[in-house]
Amino acid sequence: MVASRGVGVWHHRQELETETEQKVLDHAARIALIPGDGAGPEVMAEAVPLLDWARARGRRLEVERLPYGADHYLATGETLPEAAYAALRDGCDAILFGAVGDPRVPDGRHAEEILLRLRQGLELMVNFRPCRPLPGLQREGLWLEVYRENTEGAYCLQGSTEPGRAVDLAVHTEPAVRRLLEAAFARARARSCPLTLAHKANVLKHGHGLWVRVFQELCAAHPGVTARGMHADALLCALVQDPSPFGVIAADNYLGDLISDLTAAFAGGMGTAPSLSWAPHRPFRCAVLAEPVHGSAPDIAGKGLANPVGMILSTALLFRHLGWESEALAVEAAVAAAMASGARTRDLGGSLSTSDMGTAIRGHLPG
Ligand code: GGG
Repeated sequence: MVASRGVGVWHHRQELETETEQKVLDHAARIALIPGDGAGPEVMAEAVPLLDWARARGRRLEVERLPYGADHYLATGETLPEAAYAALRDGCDAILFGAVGDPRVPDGRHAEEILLRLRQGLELMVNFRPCRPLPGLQREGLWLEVYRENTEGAYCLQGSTEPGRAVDLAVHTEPAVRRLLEAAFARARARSCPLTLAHKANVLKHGHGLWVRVFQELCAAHPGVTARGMHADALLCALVQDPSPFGVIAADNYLGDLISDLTAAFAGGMGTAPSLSWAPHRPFRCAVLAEPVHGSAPDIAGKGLANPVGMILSTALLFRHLGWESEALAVEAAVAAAMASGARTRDLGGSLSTSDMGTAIRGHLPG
């Protein structure tokens, strides 16, 4: 059985749509839940009913909830135990992740050893961050997608702090750069939209020089794609002035993180932004990571103030990755319908709590 080709607004996998790759799983999908810290568990609570809903519609899935996060670390000293990491790497189809980060762990050690370990260890170098403003928000009709390299650059965790001197290394390798850019080119071709590489090769001559060189090679290999490199500062200025000419934006880990936070603002803010990370060079069904762009937001955690839309749209991306296109589309449509009917959390000027927003969205799902 081959999954139907979707037209989902957050569709991300056209570049990989071959019959082989789109085959529906021959086993129940093994989905690990890591709610994490702060607002993570609250928004995850609004995603879990979607898994139950998919199961009720006949999708086969097994769900395992994992405790890793600050509470678990502070209670046990464990961040992500090796056995758990190996099980996620070898025995899991998808990870649905909330957020990590907790002021009780000021050095962020657990966050590094859980989230960055998963991104880097599973080689999830393509981090897809779509921006499509929801009904009733400003800039409706905009369609931006950031392809952020997710495993290296300035986030490679190599550096040192010495008296009066601090070093953070940024390491860029050609395989990761090439895989990220190939995915971005494929996506721009599939959407027939422009592709922009954000870089600072005028200053970061080595690392971003590599990005520009590989980008130029791929430009030559993809003459049908309208592609150009831009200094990131000029790109940011142009985006703020008018984002509409942009389609796909590719960037390294650090720039991609920041640019996708800006594009999230075009779609209502960090609370609405979904993401999916995958390893394009590994078999289609290796574990992927679906997580909202936002962090743990400790200042609002536990108060029902977090917006669950980013988490819910990340769940739709996960469904799409599993080949469950009709469920992905239905979840995206339910979010759009809830927004169109005026449902809003406080970050969007409404008064709904996290759980009320989740309930409003689920109210628009088909049975
Ligand atoms: N879902 C993305 C995530 O958890 N990112 C980690 C992060 O940004 N943590 C910092 C924070 O939560 O303040």
